Amino acid sequence: MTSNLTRRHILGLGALSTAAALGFTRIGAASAAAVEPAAVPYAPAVVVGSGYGSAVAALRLGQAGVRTVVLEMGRLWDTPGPDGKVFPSTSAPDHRSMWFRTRTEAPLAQFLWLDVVNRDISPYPGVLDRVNHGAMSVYVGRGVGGGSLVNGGMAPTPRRSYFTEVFPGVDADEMYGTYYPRARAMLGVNDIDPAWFESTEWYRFARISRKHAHNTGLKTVFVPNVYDFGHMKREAAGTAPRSALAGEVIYGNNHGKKSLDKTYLAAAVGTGNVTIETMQRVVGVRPDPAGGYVLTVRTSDVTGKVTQVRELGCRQLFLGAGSLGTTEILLRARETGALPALSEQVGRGWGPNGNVMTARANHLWDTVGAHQATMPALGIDDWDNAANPVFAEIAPLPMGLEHWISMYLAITRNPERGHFTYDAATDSARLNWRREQNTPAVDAAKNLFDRINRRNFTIYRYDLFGGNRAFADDFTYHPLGGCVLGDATDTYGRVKGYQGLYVVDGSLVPGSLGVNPFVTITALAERNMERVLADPR
Ligand code: FAE
Repeated sequence: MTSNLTRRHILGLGALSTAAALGFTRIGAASAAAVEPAAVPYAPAVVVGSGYGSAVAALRLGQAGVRTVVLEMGRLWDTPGPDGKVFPSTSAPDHRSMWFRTRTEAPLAQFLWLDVVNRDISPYPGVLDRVNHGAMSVYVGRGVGGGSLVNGGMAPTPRRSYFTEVFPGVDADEMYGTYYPRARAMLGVNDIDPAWFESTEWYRFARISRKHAHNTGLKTVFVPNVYDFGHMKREAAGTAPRSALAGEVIYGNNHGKKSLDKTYLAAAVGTGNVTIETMQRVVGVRPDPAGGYVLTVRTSDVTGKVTQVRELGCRQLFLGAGSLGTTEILLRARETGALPALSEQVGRGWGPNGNVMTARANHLWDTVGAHQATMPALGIDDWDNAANPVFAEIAPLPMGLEHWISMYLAITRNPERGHFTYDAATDSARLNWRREQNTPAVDAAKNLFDRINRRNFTIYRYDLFGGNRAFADDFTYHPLGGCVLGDATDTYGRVKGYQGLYVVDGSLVPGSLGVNPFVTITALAERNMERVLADPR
């Protein structure tokens, strides 16, 4: 099994890395590409998107011998730009950084209240998107690999008691015994060497935050990651090219990160049955009277110009366009009458995983270091605090200078949920989320960090998030829900009201997980795909 998978990985990687990445790209086994016409009119299975859920679906379909086309609206990130790198640097972002923007929209808007973080850029299908929905903005990855291209790689497994609360209809024994271990192994999850963590200057920022947490009587935990910590050590030693130690993360990592294009998707392409097409946006789905579905697909070039609108038929349709993308596709189909039997639950049960960012100012003697690794490795785990559960990742702020700032992304248990409505004028799904709905999340984060500040005689930073705020609650990295498991779908992601139609991504998760979500999204997709392949319905 292992050697087989390794061979497939290598085959897949070859296919991915030799494909041209600009404009329209088809990535697949040579045999499949050679016999197919340029526009595929029909595929047995289509997977929409290429993030975590999609990558699992593509691999397992490919291994089952099902010819599968993956349609991804972003590009393949494998071709170096003029600077010799695939991804731009975080300190000098260019057109590659963001999805069709004229200026970057980084989560940290300011430093010392100054607008020194964002840069003017030219519009391009860049790797990070910020989808603005009024009171809530959602960061997502664009390209082959989805969020895996831009995320912090943190790969925790939620505590079982909370998982059971979130997913009462899912067998936790199976998840924790089979699917979580399978997902972690496939994703390349690894742990930091504790001795190195204690000694390296690159995690001094985390050790300072840990000291303040421990002073307050709080527990900290190491958080596993899909960034190769062995590579990171070699970066520090000067024997490997720097990425996490060169400030790279939200606009992509040029080295070290096991993003999906290097794991699941490479293996999927390596089966010889899976083809990935880039710059393909699925905008419509309707039933095929002869069975299956017909998709409307828009091909764009790198200027954003639509170069082709085509139809593509399939027998089975797997939606993995992420919480926003999948929900929009299904909501549009229901509201325009294309798929009228979809459940009223489509568009409901959305949440930002209680995300809140905050930052504290340290005393002069508590230096956090000019050198900071971009991959978080430690979290404050106060989830057992029944009155005020918070899991706060200790986030780096790599600015190349000493700034005495401790940063955090707090994940809280916010019971508020949003919903999507279809806006016919713009033909898009709009998120209904009011700013007040963040209050439980901000209160929980404030409760925790007030305690830390009181105990350590420190204060909040107000200069980083715009508007003189200590808490950034207007954006999320963790959009969850919209097509919740057991509500809009059955308990395996099979969409209610239709056959051969499946949701495989983060839209299945009902708004909250208590930890960073991609391992769970992957494990759930593994579970659901195993069942769907055995019993497609
Ligand atoms: P996702 O990965 O979002 O993939 C969806 C894909 O579908 C994307 O490639 C889209 O371009 C594509 N798409 C969308 N609409 C269409 C369409 N109509 N037609 C064709 N393609 C389409 O979905 N999570 C963690 O667990 N740990 C972390 O450390 C972490 N850090 C993060 C940091 C940042 C900056 C961001 C943005 C996210 C972070 N996340 C993290 C969240 C994580 O990346 C996210 O939960 C998963 O990527 C969601 O996986 P999905 O399969 O749902």
